[in-house]
Amino acid sequence: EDGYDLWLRYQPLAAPVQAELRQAAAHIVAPGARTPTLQAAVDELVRGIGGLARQVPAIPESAESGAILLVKPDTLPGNLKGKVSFDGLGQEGYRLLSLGGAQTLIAANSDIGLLYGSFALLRHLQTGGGLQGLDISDSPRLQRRMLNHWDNPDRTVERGYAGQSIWDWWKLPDHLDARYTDYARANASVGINGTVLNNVNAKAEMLTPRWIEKAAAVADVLRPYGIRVYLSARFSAPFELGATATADPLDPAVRDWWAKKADEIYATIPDFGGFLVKANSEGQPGPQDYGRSHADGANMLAAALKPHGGIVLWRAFVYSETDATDRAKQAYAEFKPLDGQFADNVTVQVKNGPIDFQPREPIHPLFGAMPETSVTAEFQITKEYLGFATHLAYLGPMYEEVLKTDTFRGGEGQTVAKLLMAEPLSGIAGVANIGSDRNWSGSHFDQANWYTFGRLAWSPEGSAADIAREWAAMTFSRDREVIDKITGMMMASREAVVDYMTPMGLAHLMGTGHHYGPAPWVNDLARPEWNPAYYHRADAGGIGFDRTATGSNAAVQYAAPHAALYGNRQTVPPELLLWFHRAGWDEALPSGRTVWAELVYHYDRGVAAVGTMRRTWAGLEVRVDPARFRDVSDFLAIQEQEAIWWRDACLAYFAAVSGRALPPGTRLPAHPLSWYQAQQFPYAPGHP
Ligand code: BDP
Repeated sequence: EDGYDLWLRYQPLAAPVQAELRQAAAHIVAPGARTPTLQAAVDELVRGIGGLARQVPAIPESAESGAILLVKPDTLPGNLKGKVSFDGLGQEGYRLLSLGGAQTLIAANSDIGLLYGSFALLRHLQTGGGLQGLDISDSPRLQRRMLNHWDNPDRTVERGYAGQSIWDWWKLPDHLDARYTDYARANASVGINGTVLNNVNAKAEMLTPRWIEKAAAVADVLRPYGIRVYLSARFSAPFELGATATADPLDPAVRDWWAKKADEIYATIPDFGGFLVKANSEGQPGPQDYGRSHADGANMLAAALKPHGGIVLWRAFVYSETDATDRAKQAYAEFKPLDGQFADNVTVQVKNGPIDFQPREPIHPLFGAMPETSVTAEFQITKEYLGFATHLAYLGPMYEEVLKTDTFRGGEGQTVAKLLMAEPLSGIAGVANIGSDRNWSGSHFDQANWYTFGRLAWSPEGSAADIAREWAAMTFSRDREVIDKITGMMMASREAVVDYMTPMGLAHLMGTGHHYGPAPWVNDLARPEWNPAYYHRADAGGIGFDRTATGSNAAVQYAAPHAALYGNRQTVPPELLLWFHRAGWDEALPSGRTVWAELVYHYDRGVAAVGTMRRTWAGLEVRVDPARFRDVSDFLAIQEQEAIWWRDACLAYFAAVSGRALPPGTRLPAHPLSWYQAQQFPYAPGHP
């Protein structure tokens, strides 16, 4: 096994269960018009049951028993009319129902619901469930469950660690790689229903006819799986492509160009989803270049898409050069005043935290702060700041932490998940970690991040631990002990990364540009907020970013209960202490340790946790297939070395700035600080 099959391996079940399944699922019956979507559902069941039961089911027109029936209200066989309720399933939901007499129903109001139901049934079987007494209904809580590819037309992937872009642009539209279909299957299996094909740092060319044709070819493959294609749009495209003299969103010629562009796209991709836009952010063009607001820019594009039912996902990831007093405040400062000004087919796409996909951040203060504006959450699935593909960091707990955080907006209990679910244009986006690598994500365990993103997008109040178990069972083994061990590793892994990279609310200590490896000492970059030192502010007196009233006062951007909680040194959650407060090195913490000793404690704990993961994995040698076992072992060895590198480099640096020695009994860094500082690796690091 090489990881290509992801969680859709369909390995044979234990012999007795196999035999039962052969009986109960000897036939797949799918009455009604065989649309491509219904065909995909049937094909998946044939493939899945063929693997799990080692017997390929037949596909008769009807069967009285030993059958899985895929039915919609209008294709329900006569004897079942009036007996099966489709209530509450909506357009994408499904119901799995045992009828007795060895008949199992997959019921839905639409073909896509049947496809989701088929995947759900296979998941149920793969994770040890049977077909007796089944009655499970489920439907997605968010309308748009999207991947954002940061893929470039030259097939490089911004912040991609899994090879080249999955989109083989040179061969599109004429050659459709079989991988696109497997990509669609994998996404549909978790309910992802939208994908932005190209990087938010977009090229204007993506909107020219030849590229639209390529996108259309991908859209054709994805459509049967319920996945709509979107494109990132470069705001200055009409101007850059030489069609207009400006990109001013209020200029009639510009507006006309976009309207015609939308017509052209929809003529080729009738179900095109819309545009994702990064504007006036990190050098990207935008409406502010013409003295207009984000709302002016977004609404202009929204007007072009509106007649076709498309939407604009307008990103709130902005931080300007001129106001660098606190980068964490800028998105809120710019967008909050625009609340109520966005068209109804615009949603503002907000990163999970106010800085940038750090191992831990508080939630973004914009969640719930724009009641008159639709907000979509953006997570990163690719691990830009969490050790790329080699470090094992299961992001489920991070997503869950964000989604379950109470925003206190409009009362208590308004978690991020609840707010997202209540949006009229509800959605969630994840920056994809998918590439051309055989195992899709650059590492076997990074597949879990794609999986958990999809599962939580479907059901934002789900549990990361449950999802980890499910994934482990499908991806590695159905043996309970193996599942327990793998789940244990996964659930501890993200906190381990936080500990050995940026504990206690620290952030952005990574090396310049690539964001790999420690560089807390860097303080000479052109913009203040590009420097790690800007974030940790360590000196002889203490460490941490004062975001309370005595500092940047970013804490007051949160709802009052949070502002109070975060702003107070006594009540701030310990994991966010240095995000919101500056603390003296010798100040005592509730743990009984000083701030300095606590920092050392966390770095050590992170390294130790990686050691534990390695040992756990080593114990699974005979229980996991050899190639994947070896891959993971190698990566864990790299991770352990690099966790030590992080710990040693950071502690050597903080010891130097604080003027404090490591507490007695603590292992000294392997090298002097100057050695770590000299590690320059524009292309790739060596052995730290
Ligand atoms: C940062 C990445 C950068 C992206 C940017 C974004 O470092 O490559 O372009 O986010 O989200 O995390 O636009």
